[in-house]
Amino acid sequence: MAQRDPDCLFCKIVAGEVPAEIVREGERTIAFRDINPQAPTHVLVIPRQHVPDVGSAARVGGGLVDAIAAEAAEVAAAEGIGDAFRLVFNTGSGAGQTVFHVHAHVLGGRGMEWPPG
Ligand code: IU
Repeated sequence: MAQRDPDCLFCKIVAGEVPAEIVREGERTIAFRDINPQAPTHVLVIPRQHVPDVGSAARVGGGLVDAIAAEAAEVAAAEGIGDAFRLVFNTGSGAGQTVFHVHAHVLGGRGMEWPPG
């Protein structure tokens, strides 16, 4: 798989070129703490492969979105929030996406409101 965008910050985290507090590493994904946490637990799950957003990840196929979601659930369980967490894929700048390497935000450890802001 080709798989890296040399200008992508999260690809650099995958490569170990930019520091991150990694909480879990798998064959296809890594999970690290968000540098600007919005909840007591705020972890990002990303594929090692560079894919810009969740729709693109679905189109890549091979169960990539499943792998991200399964890893997110494992992260939540390991963080002690497996019974109550929010999983968010911001998609597009209008929805708040700022890093165009797909990532699932795993948020929990506090009450969550709906609708989100
Ligand atoms: P967004 O959904 O694209 O807005 O999320 C990007 C997240 O990446 C955001 O919550 C940032 O705080 C986070 N982040 C990070 O954890 N480490 C970094 O070096 C950078 C952004 I740049």
